[in-house]
Amino acid sequence: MYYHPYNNYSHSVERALVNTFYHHINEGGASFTLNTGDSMAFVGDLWNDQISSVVVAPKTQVILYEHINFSGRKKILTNRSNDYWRFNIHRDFNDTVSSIKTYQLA
Ligand SMILES: [Ca+2]
Repeated sequence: MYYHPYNNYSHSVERALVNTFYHHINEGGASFTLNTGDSMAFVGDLWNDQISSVVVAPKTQVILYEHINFSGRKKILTNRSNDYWRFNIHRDFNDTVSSIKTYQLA
């Protein structure tokens, strides 16, 4: 049977693209989600400086910011593929994220 991931994706295009943020690397520990296109000016007291891995939705760019209100250093996670993609951010951005933006890529 011929399988093409893009076809699979387009059949579910009406469903939201969901990004998931984890306490630990490799999708470990507690998590929360944010739909592609949404942003958080502050991740909240519970999650401030806690995120260590992110699963980015297909065709999505996630921008992580060091401080609230999208300020300070930033780390850009780009997923141009048609699949969900995990980024471990423990090397250079561990327990740092305080605000988040997400964009859908063309
Ligand atoms: Ca921070």
